[in-house]
Amino acid sequence: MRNRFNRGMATLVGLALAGTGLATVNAAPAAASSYDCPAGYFCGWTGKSANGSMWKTNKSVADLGSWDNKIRSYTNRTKSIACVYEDKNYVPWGGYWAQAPNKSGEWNGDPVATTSSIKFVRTERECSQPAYPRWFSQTSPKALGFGDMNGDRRADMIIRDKAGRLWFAPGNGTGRLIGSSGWNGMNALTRHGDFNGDGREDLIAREASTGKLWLYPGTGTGSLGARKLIGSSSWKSMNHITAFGDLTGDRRSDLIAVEKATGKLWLYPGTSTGKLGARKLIGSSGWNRMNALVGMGDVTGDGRPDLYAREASTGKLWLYPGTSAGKLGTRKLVGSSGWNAMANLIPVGDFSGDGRPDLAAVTNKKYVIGGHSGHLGWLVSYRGRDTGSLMAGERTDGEWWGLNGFC
Ligand SMILES: [Ca+2]
Ligand SMILES: [Ca+2]
Ligand SMILES: [Ca+2]
Ligand SMILES: [Ca+2]
Repeated sequence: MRNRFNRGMATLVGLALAGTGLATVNAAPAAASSYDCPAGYFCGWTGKSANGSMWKTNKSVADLGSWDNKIRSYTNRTKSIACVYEDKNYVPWGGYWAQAPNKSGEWNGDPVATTSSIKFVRTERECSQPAYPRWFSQTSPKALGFGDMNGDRRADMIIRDKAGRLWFAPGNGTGRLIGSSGWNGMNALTRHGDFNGDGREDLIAREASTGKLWLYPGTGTGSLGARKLIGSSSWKSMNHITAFGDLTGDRRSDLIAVEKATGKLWLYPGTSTGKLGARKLIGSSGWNRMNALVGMGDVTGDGRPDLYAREASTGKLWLYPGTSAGKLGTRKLVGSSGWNAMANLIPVGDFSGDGRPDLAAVTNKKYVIGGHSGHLGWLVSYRGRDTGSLMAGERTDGEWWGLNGFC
């Protein structure tokens, strides 16, 4: 909770700035010494309006020394986010402000000169948090065949941050970088089991600019190998690309997706070559009414993977059981309302340790706590029941904010 409190403090600083008219402004060039700050530097001034004496740095500074509590205005001309702390040594609890890069001539006022340390980071959450969130999972009594990148029967999480990096979280609260850049160029990320036949879970991503579908083979350690093209630009016409598990019964993982133009649901069977076979229609219409598909794994206990889907207009969550015919059976309600308050529904298998698939969710700003909405960035854990439905959600961690997707 102290992190959340701290984030609140940072927001208050921002409001105070806005209220006193000292927030970021475009000063007239003739009057502004803010132009004196060279590109690539963070500069602070003793004056309120980028005037007086100027101090500059292009590296993080844990103790401003003689400039401690002297900066009354500043500009960030680096390409990083500058965390401007009230305390030394980047201690966030006393309050901080996350300053995005400023344009030349812009500056930010500080009503009280309290700055004591400055740190440069790639994403806002790194002012007070690791770049990745804390993910915990219990060892499952059995291997479910998905959700586990490194084969230890603990459900893993893959996290994309706002800088376009990809992180692997093995379920013990730690994280490891597995993709250093460029992942924000993908507009679909999904994984569920093994596609290329080596027994290791793989990740599938769609490139936004081209519509191409790429397979990133898992190496069995949580890392990803060299990607392979598995789908042409035609994937641009699809929505909700979802790795699903083996619906066709040939022990190969399959993919499902909704055709935007028609609302049809298609199944793309995995093949022995690691590519996808000829698609099959498994839902004739109406799937555009769904705004999330979730490849849950086998929640009904018949050995076939099952689908959850969220209805946009009602926020209901439906279970579509996989059938022996390689299709989906009659749907059943598993969540009666409120599911539109979730930004992400993340099926990573059994993280509670009872052998049944569970569902992780991250809230958006519609999420209500204590009668008030606005609580984005909570991890809510839903343990699976043997009926295929879910137990009540448990608020697990409030620090899943400021990220850009999970799978
Ligand atoms: Ca694992
Ligand atoms: Ca594989
Ligand atoms: Ca099933
Ligand atoms: Ca479970």
